[in-house]
Amino acid sequence: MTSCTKRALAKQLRLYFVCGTTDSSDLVMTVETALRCGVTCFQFREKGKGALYGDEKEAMAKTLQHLCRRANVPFIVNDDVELARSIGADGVHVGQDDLPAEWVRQQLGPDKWLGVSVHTMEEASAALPFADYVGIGPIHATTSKADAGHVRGTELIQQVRRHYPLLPIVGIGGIRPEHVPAIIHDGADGVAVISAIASAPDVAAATRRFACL
Ligand code: TZP
Ligand code: MG
Repeated sequence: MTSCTKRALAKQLRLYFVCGTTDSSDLVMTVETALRCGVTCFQFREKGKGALYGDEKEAMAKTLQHLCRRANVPFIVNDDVELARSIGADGVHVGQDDLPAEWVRQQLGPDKWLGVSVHTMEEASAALPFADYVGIGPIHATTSKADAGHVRGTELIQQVRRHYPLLPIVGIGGIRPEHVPAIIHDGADGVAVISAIASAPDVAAATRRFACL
């Protein structure tokens, strides 16, 4: 990836909304509202008890992809490479316990985005040949992911940024609007958020609070 493309991608990660049907009682409405109010990237993360699968999952993915296209916002699929390929998603995000980044890159080809969650400098370096961006967290305590691991603040973001000045980095985990300035200051290009948007009583207002930072 050229440094110019990296900068464009980094910009697109500024407000990365991550959501699935188990995070929101009305996912389509939530995503539509969030897109309208300033989300710059979206990840369909369909997980947990009661999550959709098979045809229903694909139908939901297509609906959300359509909304993202209309808003000119990249549509990323969590983990499910087959789904991402079959509907022509803009990319895939995987964690360390999911499919290996090298294999996912082979499946996706060079033009789709691949995001990888990393928890150490070694994981970041290992992801680098294949990933377009890395997700680092949990920055703060979260209830949205049971196995998120210990809260780590922004130390790893700072470290990874020092080693890889151009690598697009997104912070994740328990992030509220008031946390964003420090996370960006410490080296992230953007923040990835589930509950602060999906569980907000007013999704539009919550998204706008993030988007205007
Ligand atoms: N990975 C690390 S923390 C997390 C994921 C998917 C959950 C983030 O959700 P929230 O509600 O923004 O803390
Ligand atoms: Mg995963």
